[in-house]
Amino acid sequence: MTMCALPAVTGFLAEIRQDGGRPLEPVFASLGSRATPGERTADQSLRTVLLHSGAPDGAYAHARGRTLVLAGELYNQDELVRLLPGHALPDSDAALVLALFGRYDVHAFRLLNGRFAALVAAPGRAVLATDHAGSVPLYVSAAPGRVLAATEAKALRTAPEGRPVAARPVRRLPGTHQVPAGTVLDIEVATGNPVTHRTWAPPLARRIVREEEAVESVRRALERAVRVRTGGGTPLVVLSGGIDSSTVAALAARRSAGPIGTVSMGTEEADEFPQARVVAGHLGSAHREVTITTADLLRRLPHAVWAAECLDADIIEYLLPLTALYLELGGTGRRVLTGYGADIPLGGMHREDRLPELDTAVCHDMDTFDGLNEMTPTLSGIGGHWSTHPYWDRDVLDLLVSLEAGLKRRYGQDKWVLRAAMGDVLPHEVVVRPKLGVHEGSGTTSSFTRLLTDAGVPPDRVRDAKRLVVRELFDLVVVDGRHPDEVATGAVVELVTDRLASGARPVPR
Ligand code: IOT
Ligand code: MG
Repeated sequence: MTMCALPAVTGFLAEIRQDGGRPLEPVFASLGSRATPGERTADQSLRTVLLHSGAPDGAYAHARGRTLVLAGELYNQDELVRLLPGHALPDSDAALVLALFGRYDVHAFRLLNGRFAALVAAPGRAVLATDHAGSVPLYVSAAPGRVLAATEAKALRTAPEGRPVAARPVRRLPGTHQVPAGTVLDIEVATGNPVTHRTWAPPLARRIVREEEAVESVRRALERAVRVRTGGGTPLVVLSGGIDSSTVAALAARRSAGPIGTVSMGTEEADEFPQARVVAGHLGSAHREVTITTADLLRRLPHAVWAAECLDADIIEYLLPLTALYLELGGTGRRVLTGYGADIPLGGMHREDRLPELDTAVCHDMDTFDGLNEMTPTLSGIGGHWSTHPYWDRDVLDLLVSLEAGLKRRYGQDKWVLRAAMGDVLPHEVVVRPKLGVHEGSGTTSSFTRLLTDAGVPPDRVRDAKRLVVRELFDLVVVDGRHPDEVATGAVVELVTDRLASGARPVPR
């Protein structure tokens, strides 16, 4: 299997029905051509809408009465193929997973290292699966005789009310739930009853390893994660010039025959252009700087919520500058690599020097990432691109989480083990550069705050106001199905400001 810029399929809506009900209207934020294959058996029908980039067959496999739909891609085909008779690699990721399903049934999903959401339609059964990180969101609405599933919640907004399943309910979409990270839901179609299998959990134990060994294994794991995400192609790396994204760019550049692409965004208020330029110059990448006005950045707030379907205002502040950047990229579908997520297993957002607090932060973040959708491919999908995050590769993540905290914070440095692993590849100034979050480096947090205080929100209510704005946007662009181009950030801010002024109570998290 050669790796293309985009996976065969990047999203889907699937309806397994015994109830003969009418099909839903397929609504997605992600761009893509649409194919609508279907299968019928004596007792149920499967109707799918696949978002694809030219070759949807690669994500749709059918054998022995079972059909598999896979949005996304796998990163450990080399290991997986050894499990099949004759070690013959099927011609697509979908065929590979279906062959594994034939052998292991639901437990096949414990074997996969990938970035995907999947559905298997088998006689009487609908099997839904997420990757370890839930990095491709998957939503379900199930009722007797009907299982509806989609990679975007908005595609299920007009679904008839489903019954409760053991998963997170989606705000104001009754009976629609998000399949948790690292989970298989095996649903009996006749009753809508699910059986849940967890296929991954964050490591709880910490490993004690010598410095050199830790550094070497981090380097090897990251090299592999970048290699399997680029194939032989030339990716585009979204580059801040910090250690996380510079590492990804450097490892990708080493793999690539020609110069890789790098792109850095900034606003008239703040940018990290000089820092990114140092890295781009060092690697000889084809580098671009994209300046977005603060007004345009804030105008993209509805698009960020529309793409991420996320209700957490802090996360939306991280995702907004990237959303705005992806919409500005233009061109045809690019494969985008990011440094996103490195701070979670390494405790990079926490600036204290103490190990107990560091590991507490890692535990907390690993317990709470699920459902935030910060890794969703839909963010870049709204610009027609495909993003992937090497730090949240299953093997990299297992390794980084499990290293004892003293390897993460050492010699007064944060993310020490990562910095040490890159000492011979990146310029020294990059290796020792302190953390600057994308929300800080682009002025996003400060300009969103100013938008609210200018509208009359008192400083001590800004956090509440941000949560309310994000919630209101979610209701408009996800629940009510409005297109974000038609939603004005300013009007929503005004509404929220009025609501706060009229004495609405603080917003619970
Ligand atoms: P940060 O680590 O600054 O940025 C995430 C990624 O976005 C970078 O690795 C880089 O690939 C890209 N990026 C950042 N700034 C730019 C820029 N100016 N131009 C182009 N690309 C850029 C938040 C954060 O600080 O982002 N993300 C953290 C923490 C997530 C917290 N989530 C949670 N607790 N569940 C992270 O780990 O990435
Ligand atoms: Mg950064």
